[in-house]
Amino acid sequence: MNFSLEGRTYVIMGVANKRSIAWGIATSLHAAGARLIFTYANERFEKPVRDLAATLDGQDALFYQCDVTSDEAVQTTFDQIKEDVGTIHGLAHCIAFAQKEDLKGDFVDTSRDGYLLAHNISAYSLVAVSRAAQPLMTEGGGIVTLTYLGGERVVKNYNVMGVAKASLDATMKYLANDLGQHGVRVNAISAGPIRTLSAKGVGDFNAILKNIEEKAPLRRTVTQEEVGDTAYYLLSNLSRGVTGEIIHVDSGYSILG
Ligand code: NDP
Ligand code: KAL
Repeated sequence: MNFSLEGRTYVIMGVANKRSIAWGIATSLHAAGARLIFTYANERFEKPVRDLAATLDGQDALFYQCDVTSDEAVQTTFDQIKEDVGTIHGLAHCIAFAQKEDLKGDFVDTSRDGYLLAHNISAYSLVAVSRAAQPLMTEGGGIVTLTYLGGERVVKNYNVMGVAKASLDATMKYLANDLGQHGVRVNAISAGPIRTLSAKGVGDFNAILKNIEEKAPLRRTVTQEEVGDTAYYLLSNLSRGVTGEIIHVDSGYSILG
């Protein structure tokens, strides 16, 4: 069987810079021969994303602005992609956001607005994006989202984002059930802690990484490239029997009690 992604097109949402997990996914899919389409939320990220993509040898990438808080923006983006390339074969959703003040202290203090914002960007967006993308997956396809252990159990400071990830995990499963009949598989990768722009400003991130190095079965943290290679597996025919699944790429940390 041929697991090359030659002749296949994938949409990557959520590259902010070279440390982004989305960039790890982009490099893995590129290495497998895929054509890539990048979306960014804010126009200030257009040039950095274009500059990064230009480093991928022979990649003829496309770029679209897409703020996932707007249904109209999501629909317009996929209408435009349909016009420009026609069929796509998959999508990587690497998007999350919560207000800084909701990522510390007690979860019980989360405001209604903060709760809704985190869920809007980090969980509902997968519904909006999947609905708009599915009609373009005329040959079947794969959708992958990024989640974290803090959605399965309580992790200090993750707070409202943990509740949003729990919603994202369930959202992924309901979407997998809906879209399976169209040959579209929907899965999640639960990544271990990786230093990215989102993780910046998190107090004690060094201590979080050190704890993984001391306790995780593999005694080390994971890389963007390792998450990227699992995304490649989930977006290729290698995983053709897998949907509605959460794969932990976390050095085994989640098995610990
Ligand atoms: P990055 O900061 O690199 O990426 C976060 C991305 O979210 C940015 O590219 C940002 O886009 C995008 N985003 C935020 N708001 C919006 C919006 N309204 N519309 C569209 N895009 C938006 O961090 P990571 O690579 O760490 O995060 C990617 C995913 O991985 C997230 O879901 C995160 O929760 C998850 N994850 C991360 C872990 C880690 O340790 N780093 C561990 C487990 C999961 P823009 O740059 O254009 O603003
Ligand atoms: C327990 C962990 C420690 C960190 C606690 C919370 C982390 C939440 C992740 C969330 C996505 C971060 C933000 O929303 C940051 C945001 O408030 C400010 N940053 C930005 O606006 C930057 C510029 C943009 C690019 O960021 C976004 N997101 O748009 C969790 C650790 C151990 C694992 C992590 C980091 C998990 C995760 O989900 O990212």
